[in-house]
Amino acid sequence: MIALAFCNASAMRRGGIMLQLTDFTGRRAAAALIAAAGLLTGLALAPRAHADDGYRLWLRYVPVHGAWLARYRRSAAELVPGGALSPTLRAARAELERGLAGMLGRRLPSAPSVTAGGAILFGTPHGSPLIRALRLGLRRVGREGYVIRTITVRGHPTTVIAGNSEVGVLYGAFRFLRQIQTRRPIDALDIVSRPKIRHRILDFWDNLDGSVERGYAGDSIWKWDELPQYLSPRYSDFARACASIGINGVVLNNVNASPYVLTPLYLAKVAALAGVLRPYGIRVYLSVPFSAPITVGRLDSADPLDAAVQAWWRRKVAAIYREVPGFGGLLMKADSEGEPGPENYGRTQAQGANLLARALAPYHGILMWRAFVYSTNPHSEDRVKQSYDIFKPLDGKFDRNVILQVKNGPLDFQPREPFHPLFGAMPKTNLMLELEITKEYLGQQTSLVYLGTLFEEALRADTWARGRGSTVARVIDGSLYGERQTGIAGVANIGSDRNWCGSIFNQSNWYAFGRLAWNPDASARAIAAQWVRMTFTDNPAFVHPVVRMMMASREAVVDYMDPLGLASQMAAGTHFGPGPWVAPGPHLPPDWSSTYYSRADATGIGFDRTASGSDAVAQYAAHVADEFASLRHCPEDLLLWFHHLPWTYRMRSGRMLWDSLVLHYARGVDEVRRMRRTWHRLARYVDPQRFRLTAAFLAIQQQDAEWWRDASIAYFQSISRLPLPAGVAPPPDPLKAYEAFCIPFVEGTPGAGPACPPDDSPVPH
Ligand code: BDP
Repeated sequence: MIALAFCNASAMRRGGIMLQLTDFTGRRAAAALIAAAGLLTGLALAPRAHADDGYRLWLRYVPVHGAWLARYRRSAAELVPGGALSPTLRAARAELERGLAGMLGRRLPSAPSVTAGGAILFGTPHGSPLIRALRLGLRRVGREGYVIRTITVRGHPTTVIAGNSEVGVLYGAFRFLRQIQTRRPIDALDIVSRPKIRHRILDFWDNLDGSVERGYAGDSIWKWDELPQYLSPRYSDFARACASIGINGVVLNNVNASPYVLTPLYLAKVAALAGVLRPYGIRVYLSVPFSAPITVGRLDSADPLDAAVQAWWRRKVAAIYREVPGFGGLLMKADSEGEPGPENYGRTQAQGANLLARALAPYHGILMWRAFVYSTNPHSEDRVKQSYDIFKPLDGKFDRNVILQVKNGPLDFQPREPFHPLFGAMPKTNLMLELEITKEYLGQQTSLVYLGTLFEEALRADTWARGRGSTVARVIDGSLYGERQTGIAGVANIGSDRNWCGSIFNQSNWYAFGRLAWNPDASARAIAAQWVRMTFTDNPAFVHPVVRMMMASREAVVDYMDPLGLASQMAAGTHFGPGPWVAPGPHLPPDWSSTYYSRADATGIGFDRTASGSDAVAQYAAHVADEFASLRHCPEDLLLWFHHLPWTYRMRSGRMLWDSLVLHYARGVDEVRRMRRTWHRLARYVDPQRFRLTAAFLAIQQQDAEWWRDASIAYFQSISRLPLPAGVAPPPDPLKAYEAFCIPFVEGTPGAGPACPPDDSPVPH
């Protein structure tokens, strides 16, 4: 609720209207009030396009004008399915109909064969002798890829959309529509595309009670109470959106898994959802707890080497496959943050993983085993080293259908981390990348942060495992070590909010994840530009500034939250707002505190991870280790991740570290101000509903950014005892006011209240 409070202060500072702060229960109320303020102060100007609630995402299919579409506007243009209409081809046809009707303003009739110019023929060589005869070179595109080509059939110019599988055709249909949505030529098409990664999965952290862990877009979209009888139309709209960007898997439930999901009651519900998603090429997966043989199976052990436990998992997996044909597999969080695991029985992570993998193997199911394993014991080693130390010695010990799911960085989805040292270090193990699309640590739903750049940075990081160019992308797409089970997962940011993601710009992160999962070498900038064109307008006067704003947005958040390689400086529990002073305590293990990571003291700031400190650098390939360990070569944006340095240390710019740190906080706030100004200039290009929501959220973000800057500077200055660099205003409140301020409830955070006693003192500015 700080956002609302700060909005008050800032509204007063601007001489605007004053909002009364009466309700501390929801950040959503803040948004509504600020939106109202925006209206009253004249942010939303002239009438524009119709209101748009964001439900249609990037699949809006608004009318497209121009002669280049003439062929398809002709009355003879038709849709020609190549072969019998299976549910997947029916979905492809429905999408082409919907998309073309919206964009061309006319509905293309279906015809059994190509009879006129402008026909769109879609199907597989298996279903259509004509497509088979065309020899499109489909071998190149594998099971899920597609070819789109303009050819002449019986004298008529025809667009062919073909794939080896029907889902390839569906992906091709979306690609063809995107071509029009982004105003790209469609007259002489020759597009060949195939995904580089096999398993492209959204991980939902949704609980069976409808809540979402770290979810900021409302409740779960899965309505467990209504299933299996009622299938909300939202499910197929969700599936359409996923298929449009090539996502082919969904883990339905939280990694902190409830055992109930394995009971017949819930498996019937899972089966119903799987049935809706199947035509769109999406497999369902489940997160399961390691202790399920005890909790569900009534055994007295979950020991992976116990024959009764093995038999139980075999039976359970068989039951799942009976109930859910085409089931994808299981996801396991074990020995982590209180979850049980093989460690409880003195077994290795590989023994634990293989237990489930063997039950899944007969059905070609995969087991995704998370590498996010660490101990919160105060005496354990540097937290960021633990996962590597546990898993690296197990390379080669995992079954072939196990994929180790590794977070992009060794800590936990922070605004910036170096890449996880396991990438490149396990040549004999399948490794998949786990990204967080929900912005748990990046301002949650109200902040505008385009994550395409973060994902791109993670994928392009060079592990040097086999020399230069051994990027994380090449580890996970299998081109470095030749794995066949390749994968990428993103923790979903999707909920029951009408606009799916809590804000319009959060939709771009779902989109960017899917596009990078299909092609991890794609450019974040190009993806942003495409998304803007499809989501808003093609007008360059809008596209260019908005793409610039998106591209700068992640660095802005790094600047005002965790500059120069700092990490985990947020409030405990809610992970919302600054908390650099958060120190270990009786209920807070050291590595859940901020001071553990900043190591700020009178001598300086930063975590020494060189040989003189925890030596985490040694987990990287020699070239990378040398770079990170060397003050000359360590990237400055990771400096304090690897080094503890005096406050007066000279940066490459010649500035003192302290000055530089402070200027980063200030720069982050300045960037958010710039984003707001940019957005306000663009009002005339956006419908009022989406304009106002975004404007209101940017106002909240500015308050949050100022809060982060002021609280962080106040705290670190109390330690460095150095003056602020010229031009930087001191924080308006004393440190103790920031320290005392606490937000009790944040959406997506289970029961934060008790850590935050009711406080009657004034809210800091
Ligand atoms: C942390 C989240 C927590 C998750 C955990 C995980 O705060 O809610 O359960 O990651 O990835 O960042 O398991």
